[in-house]
Amino acid sequence: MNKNSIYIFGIVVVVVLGVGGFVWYRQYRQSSSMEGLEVAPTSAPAEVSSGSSSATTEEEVKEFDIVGSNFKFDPQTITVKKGDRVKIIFKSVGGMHDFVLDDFDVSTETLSDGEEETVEFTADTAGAFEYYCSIGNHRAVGMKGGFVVE
Ligand SMILES: [Cu+2]
Repeated sequence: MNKNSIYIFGIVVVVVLGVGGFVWYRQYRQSSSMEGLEVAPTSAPAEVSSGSSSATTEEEVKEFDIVGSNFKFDPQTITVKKGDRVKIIFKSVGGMHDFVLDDFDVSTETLSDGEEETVEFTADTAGAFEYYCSIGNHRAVGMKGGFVVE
């Protein structure tokens, strides 16, 4: 009887100490994380995403895959915003072609079937311009497209 109540008292003491210690430990961890871990991983992803969205307002690189074939470009029109950095990956399919955009001093080498070349420039002038293929009579037979800077 007496022995039994001592035994129960012991269990209560252990449980109280255990729970109390656990609660204290959690509060200690929370307070220390509030003070010292402001730059903890939880806030890092938010900074990364806000960083990338501010980067897009600084300079946006617009990338276009343009395929030149006999005798057209695909797509036939591309549109960007003034100030955009423009990256064009031009690929020739089914013949010898190039990509020329005089107004921005852009041109690729003459590419044969399957070859591709990337050109990059800044669309610093607004307006509607024309890109074309300078090989033979390709431009005259319709191998041209519209480059629009808004
Ligand atoms: Cu061509």
